[in-house]
Amino acid sequence: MPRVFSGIQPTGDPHIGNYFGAMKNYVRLGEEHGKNSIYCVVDLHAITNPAAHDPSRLAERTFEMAVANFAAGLDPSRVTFFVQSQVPEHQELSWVFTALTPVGELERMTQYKDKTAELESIPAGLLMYPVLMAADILLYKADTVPVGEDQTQHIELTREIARKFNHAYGETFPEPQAVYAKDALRIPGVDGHGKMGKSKGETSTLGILEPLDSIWQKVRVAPTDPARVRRTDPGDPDRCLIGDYHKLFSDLPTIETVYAGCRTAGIGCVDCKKMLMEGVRRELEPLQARAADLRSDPDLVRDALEQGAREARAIARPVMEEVREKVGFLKSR
Ligand code: AQP
Repeated sequence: MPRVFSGIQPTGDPHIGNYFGAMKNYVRLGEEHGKNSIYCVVDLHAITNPAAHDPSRLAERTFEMAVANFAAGLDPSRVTFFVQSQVPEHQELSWVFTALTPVGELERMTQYKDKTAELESIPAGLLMYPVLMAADILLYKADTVPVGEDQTQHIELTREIARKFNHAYGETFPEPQAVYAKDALRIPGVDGHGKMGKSKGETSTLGILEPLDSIWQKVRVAPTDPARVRRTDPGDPDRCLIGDYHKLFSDLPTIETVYAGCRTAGIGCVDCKKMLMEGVRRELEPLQARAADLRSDPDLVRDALEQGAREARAIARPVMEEVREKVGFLKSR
């Protein structure tokens, strides 16, 4: 039985990178695989980044991340959706994998290098992040993992950990495959500085729950093709992040119009940005209305998360029992 797993960090407001890069695939795979599509808000991961961790806001951000996913179309009665820290087996399996994983391999992870480049003191949790991620996935024996391209290396390490465990203790875990959204592999930040990311702060992100006025203020000043200095200069939409965003939000005729208009200088950058906002409004307004409805009944959201944790534990417990037995721990009577 194919099983899908993915997690999303409550390190800030979900943005269009999360939405097009991962969340839309959660919904699509959820429709195909029902309760065998398992998603969680990975709050244990969120505390590994000291710059992004604010204990007074973690619970609220976790709740909001669930609201965002439900508003984006995930139905918790049809898929399994829960909060990672409410299923303690994730940490238990992670420790077993820690014992199998060489430190050198963890130090080679690009995300680890990026996130620690400017830290004076590096929390061990940042190094162990991909081990916990491997435990998240393998605890459910998932074979399909919808993620953005930035997670490729972590999924490869997960496969390696599965191989090592199977070799040491006998065939237990599948080697999972990443599934990418092909038009949204790595959505650039609206500030023009690399990948859009929550931990980079609000200047990088366009939040899916962000008021449209605020989105427009960021889009208005966003950098475009640097070759287009004057309105009359032709531009290259493939070198412009607004061009990238049109591919996410606009219909085909609009994309063709703005791409041709940019190349011939027939359309200026401000008009191109205004046309983008029409697509943004069309996509996000209904989603934001659903989020407002969900927030008005927080107990409903909390009940769904607790039910999700019960469903997840029903799968996780027997897998952990199998692992404990294979590793050789003394069984409690
Ligand atoms: N820019 C992106 N383009 C495509 N996919 C993306 N994802 C994240 N950013 C992009 C995918 O979203 C899922 C959840 O990832 P996350 O919770 O780790 O999101 P994040 O914004 O990357 O969070 P961080 O770690 O707080 O931010 P940064 O990147 O700034 O360090 C994943 O499947 C991810 O691939």
